[in-house]
Order: sequence, then structure tokens, then C-alpha cells
Amino acid sequence: MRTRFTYMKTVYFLILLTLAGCLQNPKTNSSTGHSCTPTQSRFSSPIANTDSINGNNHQGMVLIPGGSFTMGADDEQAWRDEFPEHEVQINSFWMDIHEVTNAQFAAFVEATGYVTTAERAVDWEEVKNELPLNTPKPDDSLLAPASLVFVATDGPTSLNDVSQWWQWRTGANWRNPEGPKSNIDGKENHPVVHVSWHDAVAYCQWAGKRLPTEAEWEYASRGGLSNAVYAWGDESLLEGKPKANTWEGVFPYNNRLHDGFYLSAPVKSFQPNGFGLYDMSGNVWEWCADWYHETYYKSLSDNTTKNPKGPETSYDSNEPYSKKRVTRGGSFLCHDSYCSGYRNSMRMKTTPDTGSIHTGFRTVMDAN
Ligand SMILES: [Ca+2]
Ligand SMILES: [Ca+2]
Repeated sequence: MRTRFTYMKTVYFLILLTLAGCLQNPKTNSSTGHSCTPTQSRFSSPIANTDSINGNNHQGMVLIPGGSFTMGADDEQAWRDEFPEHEVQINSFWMDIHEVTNAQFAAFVEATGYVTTAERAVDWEEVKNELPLNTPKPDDSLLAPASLVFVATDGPTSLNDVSQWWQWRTGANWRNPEGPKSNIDGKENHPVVHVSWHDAVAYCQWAGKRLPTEAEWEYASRGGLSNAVYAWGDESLLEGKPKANTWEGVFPYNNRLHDGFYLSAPVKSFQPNGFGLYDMSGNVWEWCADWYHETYYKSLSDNTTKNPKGPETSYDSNEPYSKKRVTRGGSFLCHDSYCSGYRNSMRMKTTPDTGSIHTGFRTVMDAN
């Protein structure tokens, strides 16, 4: 196992980085693909039909009233890719009040026979394009269906080495979140995890919905509050009663569980924000439609941008080989001292073929 893990560390190191992220330097150190059409098709399955889980209605959604807001941040907690703040105008849209659940995703799979990315063998010819040139091809056994699972360390470890707590586990997927011996029995109301961006888009296509743009997601997370740090306002995460499912204690080995949940929580376990949206902060990361580009905000004009749909290309200087999509909102692994992903403006990025135990999504629909 040691040899296997070491090899996997080499091959997947860059992909692993995308999951825990937060390796970018904060300030002190410093329009394609927006519908539900995947721009990369290697893991896409044929969609058997287009039946909607809810019909073409807004069940389980709330109307987010259009308006303008200041996107991004300029405080000491902000990472450099959150700069500069800029004005954005958003049209009204419908949004799921909670993350897509296992039960909802199961209905999609039942209706379509869809097979997720994590349930398929890795296509080396595709993956190697996201890795440095001449990265050696691993043994075929290491390309078996698998996904990334969190494993707590025994004690303190460098937070710069994400491979210490991420394990590439054969047989981990949305039905078996912690590997072949686990299941989702009794977790029908938990958010689905181990879904790639392609999987999320496929669900959207079937449901007649789409992923939110990054701007829509941040606007919704703010819940009508101006310039608040969190979806609930400015009160710090650990003050008062639990407000979100995050990591409390010392990451990645000591979780005090004040919020009651070690991994995912049932959706709607905490108070909603001002728009009636649950778990915009924490629980699981949520895919957005946009490509991630670390200087995208700088490229926007000083004027108000209407309904921005993200950059045309992706760029992350930490992993320049990898094209990434935006994820938002943080997860049950986010901690104030390490990854404050539950801040409204915090941006994360992940290659679209990468799922993990702490990434899910929610859908939106145009209001008109
Ligand atoms: Ca927790
Ligand atoms: Ca969430």
C-alpha cells in the first residue's frame, strides 16, 4: 500500500491540491460552458431521457430577487483572487433551497442509468493532459474507478501537504461515500457527494435546470445583506449557536463536533440565510458553471457587470496544466484557521472530472 500510495501521490498530487485548495497566497502575499452543456465530454454518459425530478416547476426552490451587489472582498481574510471588489447586477432566478440530496440524485440515476465519473475507470489519455508533461502512466489497477476520501491524521501535520488527509480510494463514489464498505442507507436527505462537474451538469440537463454562475451563487449566498462576511452576517463562525457544518477543533485530526456532524449533515440542519437558502456556508462545496480564472475579477470593467458568466478560459497559477471550474461555500472540512471556504466571497477551483467526499451542488433556473 505504501508503494501504491506513493505512486498515487506522484500522479495525483496536482489533482489532490484542487480539493483542499487554500494553497493560494492571500492578499498579504499578495463564455463558454455556462449552460448545462459540458465542454469536456470524456466522462459524459448518454442521457436516457429528459424527465424532470420535479417536472418543470419550482418545487424545492426559492425565487432570488434580482439586484446589484458588490462581489469579491477587500478584507484581511480575502485571498488574492477575491480582489478587486466589483459591482455586479443579477437578474432574478430560482435556486434550490438546499444542496441536491442523495434521494434526488438517486431518482436521476434510476431514470437515466447515468454512471458517474467516480464509477468509471480513469482514462489516462485524458487525465495526463491535466498533469505535467512526461508524468508516468500508473499501473492500470490504479486507474480503476475511485474517488477522493478524507482520512484524519493521527496528529498535527503540515497544512501544505494535502496528501496527508486525502486518499484516492477504489470503490468510493456517491453510493459508497467512504468506500466499498460504506453506503448511503439512512442518508437519503444528505447532499450527494463524489459528483464531478460533468455529473452535476448531467443532472441539471435531466432536471431541466442548470448550475448557478459564480456571480449568482455569491449573490444568493449573501442573502440580501450588504458586504457581510458570511451568509448569516458578520458574527464569527464559532460564536453563538452552530450556524453551519464545518470543521471545529484542529484540522485535520481533532474535530470537536460542536455542530454535531463529522462528515456531511442532512440538508437544512442549520438556519437558512436571508433568501431562505440552507447550507450555502459549509456542509459540501457546490459546483458553479463558471471556469475558474484567478485574475478574472481584475478583467471586469469598473462599470457594473450584468449577469457575468465567468471567463472564457481557466487559469490557476498553482496548477497551470489544469482547467478548473469554480466551487463555492466550503464544506464540513473547512476550518477558520485553514480554509475559510464558508465566507461569501471565498473562491475555490477544481478540475471538472474530480469529485470527492465533500463536493456536491445545487441547481438554478431562470425566472423568465
Ligand atoms: Ca462539522
Ligand atoms: Ca454548501
